[in-house]
Amino acid sequence: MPLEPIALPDGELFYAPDFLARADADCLLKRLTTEIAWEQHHVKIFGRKMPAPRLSAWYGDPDATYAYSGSSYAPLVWTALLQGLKTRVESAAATTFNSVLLNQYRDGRDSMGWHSDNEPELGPAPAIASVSLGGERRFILRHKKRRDIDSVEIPLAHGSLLIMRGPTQSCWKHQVPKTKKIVPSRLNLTFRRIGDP
Ligand SMILES: O=C(O)CCC(=O)C(=O)O
Ligand SMILES: [Mn+2]
Repeated sequence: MPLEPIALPDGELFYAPDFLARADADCLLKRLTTEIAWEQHHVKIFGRKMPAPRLSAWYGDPDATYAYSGSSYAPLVWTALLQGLKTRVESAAATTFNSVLLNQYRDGRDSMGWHSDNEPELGPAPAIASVSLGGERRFILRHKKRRDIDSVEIPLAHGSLLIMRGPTQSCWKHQVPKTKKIVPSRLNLTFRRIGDP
């Protein structure tokens, strides 16, 4: 369960591969897959709204409305399961969150393109806590400006917790690329705090 720092110039990254016990992770994967109100969100690509290559859901406190990629999402009401996980993540991250974005990568064709979580409502140096369940996928970070710094790759394990903090979003982008490998479906939950200046 210990969170280990991962060296990242101009960033702050911590990773716990076994944040959740195997049985907990298995149970969460099963229950979230069926109990979450998964939706098809849209992203703007070259000015056109396209279906995102994954399913998503946005849960949080009533005032935690989130706008990204040209769309705005009102939060669904916390479920007991999500609340319980939020409490565990908050104590590991030593901070509080008021919302969570869930993403479901059904197979290797689902992905998340290069971006940073830098929407104004997250504030200038957000802490983001990311729980991964199911099929392991590559999570890659690259510095926005410095070509002399290598990209950083973390295979996000079933039951793992990754925390990005400080200048990570302003100085780095991240992605989950598509893969031709046969991979089991994967869920990712990013806990966030919306609405702080
Ligand atoms: O699926 C992941 O590990 C990353 C998700 C992500 O970057 C996001 O939701 O902003
Ligand atoms: Mn992100």
